[in-house]
Amino acid sequence: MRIAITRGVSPAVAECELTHLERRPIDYRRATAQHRAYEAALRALGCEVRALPAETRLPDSVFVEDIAVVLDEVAILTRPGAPSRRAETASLAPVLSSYRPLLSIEAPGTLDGGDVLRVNRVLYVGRTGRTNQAGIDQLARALAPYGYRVQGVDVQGCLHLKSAVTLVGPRSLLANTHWIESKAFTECDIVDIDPAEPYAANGLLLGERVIYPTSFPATARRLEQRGVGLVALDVSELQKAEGAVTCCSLVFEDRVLPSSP
Ligand code: CIR
Repeated sequence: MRIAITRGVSPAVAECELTHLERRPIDYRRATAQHRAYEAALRALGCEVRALPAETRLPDSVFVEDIAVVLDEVAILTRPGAPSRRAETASLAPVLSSYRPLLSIEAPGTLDGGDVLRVNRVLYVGRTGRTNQAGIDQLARALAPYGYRVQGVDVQGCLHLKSAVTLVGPRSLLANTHWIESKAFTECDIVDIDPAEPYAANGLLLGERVIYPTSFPATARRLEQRGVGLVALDVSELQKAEGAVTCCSLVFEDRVLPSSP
């Protein structure tokens, strides 16, 4: 069974962190409706959704992806780069610990899950305003015993690595190559976003389908022409909070594996 952990939209979402976007009013009810549709899409694609209650005082807490990296063998609780987001780990830790042994990133390391892109046994990790080298080094040390290789990737111009590149097939990446060094991803094919849609590189691959925002029609056409099956969702209110589709869930297989490497 595939689990998707989500968390309701905080009523304080309008006070979210913003780095590359101007602040615009967020319609909380509409954001909540869009988030429910997102959870319904996860269910339709075979996930059992474990929906956590909204955190009223933590504006960005709907973006659960940033708070953990969940692998088959172990989960790593992050130390988010934005101090306002660090308290988000407290309520997620007990939930994750029922599925996986837990490790955590410690100060001075910082790491946001949005900066971690897994392609099989390689974890590409963005060096961004949120994730520092100490965080990347800790992740590499924690995961080496499990046979994962961690590779840092320079990112510029966007919030997270996964704002710039995500998987849309087993070895196929959708990317904005102005924001990352595409040669870092040698073992994958790269589909470029349409240049008129710089934020279009974030899709959520689940099995053979990709949950994808309706706001990037030109890039959606490119993907469909390549045979990628899309599940289109309006996430416009969450996008105003600098969120996208990967960031609203933590998806993993519900398997209990031995805790030691
Ligand atoms: C933040 O700046 O932390 C939030 N407003 C947006 C986080 C989006 N997370 C993600 O794309 N992984």
